[in-house]
Amino acid sequence: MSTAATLVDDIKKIVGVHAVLTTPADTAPYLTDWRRSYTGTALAVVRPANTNEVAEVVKRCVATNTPIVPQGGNTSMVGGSVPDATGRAIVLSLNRMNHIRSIDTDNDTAIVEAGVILQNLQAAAGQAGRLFPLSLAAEGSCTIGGNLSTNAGGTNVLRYGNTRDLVLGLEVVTPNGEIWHGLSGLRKDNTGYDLKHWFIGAEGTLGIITAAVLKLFPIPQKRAVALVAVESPAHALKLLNRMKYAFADRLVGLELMARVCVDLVLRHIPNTREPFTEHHAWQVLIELNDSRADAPLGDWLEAELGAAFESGEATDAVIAASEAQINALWQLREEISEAQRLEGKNVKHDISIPISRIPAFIEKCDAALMNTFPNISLVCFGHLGDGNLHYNCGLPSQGLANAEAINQIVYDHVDQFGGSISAEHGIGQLKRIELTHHKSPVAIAMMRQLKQALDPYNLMNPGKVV
Ligand code: FAD
Ligand code: 2HG
Ligand code: ZN
Repeated sequence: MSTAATLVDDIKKIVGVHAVLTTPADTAPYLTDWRRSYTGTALAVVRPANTNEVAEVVKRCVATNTPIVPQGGNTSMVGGSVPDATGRAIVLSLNRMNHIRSIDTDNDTAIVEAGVILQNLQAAAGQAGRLFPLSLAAEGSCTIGGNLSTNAGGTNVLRYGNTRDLVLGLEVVTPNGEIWHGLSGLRKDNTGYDLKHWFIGAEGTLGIITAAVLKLFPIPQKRAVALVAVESPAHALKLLNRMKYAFADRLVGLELMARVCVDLVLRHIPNTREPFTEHHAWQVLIELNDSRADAPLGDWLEAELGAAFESGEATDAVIAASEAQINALWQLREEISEAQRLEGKNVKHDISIPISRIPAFIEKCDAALMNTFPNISLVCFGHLGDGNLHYNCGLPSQGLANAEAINQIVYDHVDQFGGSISAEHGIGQLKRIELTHHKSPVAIAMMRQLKQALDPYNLMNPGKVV
């Protein structure tokens, strides 16, 4: 068995010399997160090619008490996928495990390895005449393993649910190097505890997901997308309720954006343009779909927007007339994170609030922040349909200096309004301490007991979540 001195050489024997990166130039992209907020160091970056190799690497790490940081596309927004500064850990990158093992169109499922890039799965499902509906702005680089481990949300949750809702089975390498073959394609299976849910949203702290059975859906034959100007979040909420009850399952996503978000995108992202003649304070992006090609979705949407104008919920709207226009409207929404990154450091809050209380939350929290920080820029946007706001705060030229005071104000309001401090990005290292202030001692104790039971030596992504 391995010793600390022989570990890296032993791992090279398992995965091959070229699949172990140790030079600073090779490891650098794996050691800093997307936001460039966290940089760690590691013994090595290890890139196994299959599940057996993952299991053998984990056994060597257990024998040498070496922490393991699983990594997919490294797009985590909470520092979940990078190691700490001790240099003791290995980064275990799943990016060579990128095969779609099979697609079963009669069962409407795909068996997919953890390192498959989300966009590649979407394309493969499309070629098989099916839809894999998870969609987020990082889809060109994030991986299925990362999506599962963070229970990613994204823009289609209203219609298709979070990643957790899209999973039927998992294959996992446990913290002691055993393989759990849980790749079930069953839609009903009540044989005791549903183990897959332990690993979904666990951010790599309970084991390594190596493959999954994912649900596929009919490809929509019709899409209708509109960008709607509204006066305030309260108007947006009324519009959401109208659209939910008019379209039910046909409502795929409903996104809210404050003016400042659109301005950031127009300023930083080439080839984007303002679709309205006036500058509106708030905009709502709506997507509908239907599996019938003859569904007059655009007409229905226009009629419903007409009624929204009549009742004063909406003040202006553009309905996309082509696929290119659909993409241009979505670009205004999806590029907000990148535009904000180019603008400078910001204090992110990925929060959930009961949908009915979102307008009051925004009003109260905005006022409290402006009171303390008159120059603060409130970049508020997100998945209004799911009650998930990205309530990001920027202070010109101050970077993250006041992050703690800002967090205090925002998270106090989140608590007052019965919300959650993490809606879809997870806890990672960014919110690990904060979590203990918002979850009950009973909940924290149960999380720690589960962690202790599965990973008694705390080798799986230590310093994250619990
Ligand atoms: P990584 O960042 O590599 O890892 C994320 C976490 O999962 C880490 O804790 C890591 O240790 C763990 N992990 C990764 N792979 C495995 C595995 N195989 N087994 C066990 N643990 C593993 N998120 C949303 O939910 N909705 C959005 O709309 C959204 N939009 C985004 C837009 C941009 C521009 C960016 C940069 C990020 C966005 N995110 C969003 C956050 C991020 O993309 C998601 O959390 C994504 O699911 C992470 O996937 P990844 O492969 O990059 O995972
Ligand atoms: C989104 O919805 C992502 O675009 C990223 O979750 C949010 O940048 C952010 O804060
Ligand atoms: Zn989001």
